[in-house]
Amino acid sequence: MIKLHQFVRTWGIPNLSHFCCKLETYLRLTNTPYQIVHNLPLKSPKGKLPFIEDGDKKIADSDLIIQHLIKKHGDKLDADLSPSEKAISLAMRRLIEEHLFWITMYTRWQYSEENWQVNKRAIFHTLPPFIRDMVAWVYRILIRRQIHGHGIGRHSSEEIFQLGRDNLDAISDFLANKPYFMGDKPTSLDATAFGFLINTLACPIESPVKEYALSKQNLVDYCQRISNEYYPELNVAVS
Ligand SMILES: N[C@@H](CCC(=O)N[C@@H](CS)C(=O)NCC(=O)O)C(=O)O
Repeated sequence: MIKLHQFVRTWGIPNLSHFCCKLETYLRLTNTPYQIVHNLPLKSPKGKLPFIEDGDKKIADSDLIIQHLIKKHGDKLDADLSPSEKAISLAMRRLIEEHLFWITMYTRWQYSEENWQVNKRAIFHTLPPFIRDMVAWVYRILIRRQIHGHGIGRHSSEEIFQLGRDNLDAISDFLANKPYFMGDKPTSLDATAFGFLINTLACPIESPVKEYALSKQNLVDYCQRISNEYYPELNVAVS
């Protein structure tokens, strides 16, 4: 059985890491058995979570892991999509993973001191007290550099939140009243969408982008439905 290395569950959602939540959701959508190992990015082959162990192989990066699983077990989610649907699905995934993600990172690591304290406790509480603050301090510098390097961190907070609202409008309009993003059945886009939306609208990180996401009733209903169906043991309350 594969071992999924990810952060400890917290905040009442499957994972505080969007990418870990994406991958775990993919595993649940495809009924792939797995065992969770709690870890921090330091121990990952690429310095980021999630990664998996499959026999003697260690694979990092949610997309590369999914590609590995598809090679091994077949494409259980996207095989029926047409080439143009696959193109749209990839574009939506990139919008969510490469842009919305950084806006939510900004809210956790940079936007307000209150959010930083909540984020810091959730990520670093498992470390021994004598190194916790130092590691959190170093990581905060590194992640803020990444946010700046991406480019989003160079904007004012109003500009960042406007870009976030534009993303959420596109995501909500694309979902519309469909049960899943590509229609009646879950696809890999749902693993991404759920992983990142639940981390935007159901975590205790307060910001205008969370408020705006919560004003989109179809996104709230979608996250609640996926939580109930695929993570029934967590009793996630999306509000
Ligand atoms: N492209 C990677 C991104 C993974 C990622 O950014 N993970 C974050 C947690 S959400 C991380 O471990 N960051 C630690 C770091 O950047 O030092 C994937 O798809 O798995």
